[in-house]
Amino acid sequence: EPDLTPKVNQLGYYPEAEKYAIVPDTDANDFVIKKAEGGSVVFEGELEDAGRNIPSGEEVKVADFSAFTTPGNYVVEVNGQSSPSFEIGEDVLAPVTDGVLKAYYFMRASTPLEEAYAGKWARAAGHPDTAVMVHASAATEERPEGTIISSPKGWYDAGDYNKYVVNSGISTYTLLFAYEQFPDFFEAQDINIPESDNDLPDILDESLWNLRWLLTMQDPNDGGVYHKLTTASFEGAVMPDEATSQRYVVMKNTPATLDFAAMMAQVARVYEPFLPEFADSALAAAKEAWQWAEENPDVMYRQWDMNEEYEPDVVTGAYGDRDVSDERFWAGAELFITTGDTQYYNPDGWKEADINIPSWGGVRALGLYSLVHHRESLPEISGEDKEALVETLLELVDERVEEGETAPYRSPFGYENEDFFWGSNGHAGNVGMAILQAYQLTGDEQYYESALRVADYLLGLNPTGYSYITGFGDKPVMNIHHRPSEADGIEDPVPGLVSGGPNPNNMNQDCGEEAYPNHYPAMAFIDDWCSYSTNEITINWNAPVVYLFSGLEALHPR
Ligand code: 9MR
Repeated sequence: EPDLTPKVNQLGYYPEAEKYAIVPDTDANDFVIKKAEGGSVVFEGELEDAGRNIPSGEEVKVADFSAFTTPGNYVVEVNGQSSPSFEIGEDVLAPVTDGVLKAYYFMRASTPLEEAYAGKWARAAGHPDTAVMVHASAATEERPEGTIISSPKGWYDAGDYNKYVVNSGISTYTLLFAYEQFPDFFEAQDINIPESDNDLPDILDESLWNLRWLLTMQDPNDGGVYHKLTTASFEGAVMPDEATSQRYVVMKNTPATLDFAAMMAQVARVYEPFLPEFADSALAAAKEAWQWAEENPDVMYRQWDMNEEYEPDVVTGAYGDRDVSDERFWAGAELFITTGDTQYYNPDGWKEADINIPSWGGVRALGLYSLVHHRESLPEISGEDKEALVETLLELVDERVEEGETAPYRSPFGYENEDFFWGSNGHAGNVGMAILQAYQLTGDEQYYESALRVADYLLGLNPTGYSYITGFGDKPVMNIHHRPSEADGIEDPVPGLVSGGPNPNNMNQDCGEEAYPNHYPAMAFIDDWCSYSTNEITINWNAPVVYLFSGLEALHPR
């Protein structure tokens, strides 16, 4: 049975923005907009044929109601069938923008969540991480196997309770980069966390929770950085305080160490005005990490190889990489920007290599972003190269933005099958993040509108019709793969979390292939706890969405 419910951005639309609803597989030729309460018709329009959306197999029609700008609460109706409700207004994105950042507070390890901040999701502290064991793979003379170290705080990575350096790198960077680009927005934001009343913007306070942990992941004896802090295997679906298996730090390696160096170099410049001593120690840590990576240029984390050699076997998230050249370029770029020292800077890293939308294992674009953002204060870069840097960033998105104009969903994300893999919604966020930078660089409003389409996608204007952000929208995901949300006995999941999204590649491994009703890439999703390959949440998928929503808000002409 095809679902003919019109799809909308369930939070809503800015009054002056382009506004679309999507209706799949319908014979109807027109649509109406009605008041959500009372049902009076306020706008009528004709549906446009938009063709077949390949990743979902739908024949799509578009309801364009951009011309309708009156603030209020509405539904779109086609053939008597109503969409979820939505709002037209200047403030439609404000609550979710706060919500996706507040989500990090809910991910904190080693602290109770107080009712004053967490509401009904208050919980006991879990994972003090004051007695973490050095795993055999990480043993040194100074810290032999079984050495106990203290490594508290940090955010849980995802639906599981482990803390992974590689994934923390891109996540924390992305939040801090949002701050670097939109400082005034974050100065004004209050997300009600325990530190909200101090002098730091909340985004910097929240990130500090993770950074204090990350600094303990560096071996003080040599500067190398442990890959992760983890149990040997995943814990069950219990609350944090009941997940008490022994935790380990495992194998130092080059990608984790360079991700750490990159992030700490950025941290040094971001926190300098607020916490100068902390900033200095972050920079020292970054340099020591860089040095370790110079001496150990090619130590890769291969979990299965590691398990051949050391016990106990570690079978939690691998975050293994095969190519460390992008991490090296990124770390060098951040160190160069912060110190001005050209020994760190390798222009071939952006001139000679392919640059893609970033991901945890592909971070070259992050170095590009930082260089572009800071280019005017880098006299070592020639004027010609500055222009080429900007061009390189625009090339990351231009084709998508162009295609998105006429794509069936009118969106730069999700019109090709290649957009759908593990964490597709994080990828969507990263696409939006890149596009919003193109807007800042050019002032061309086509980019701003294009980035808005990505927000539309995440908030319900997508083939499954779910709002992929917990707690937001008429039809949000409810059964995310997230241990506290599963175990707390509260119907509503912890709010503000971005579900991983459709992923056609792993359907045979979690809930069973038959559980997935639809195998089209953009539909390969189930809102079920068992579906860790489509409905888990992680810090690296929330981060670009924080950037996207915060940037849309900060740059929104009111
Ligand atoms: O985001 C990761 C994805 O790119 C990988 O394909 C997948 C399988 O290795 O793992 C994802 O990361 C998971 C991590 O390993 C453990 N915590 C949960 C993460 C999200 O599912």
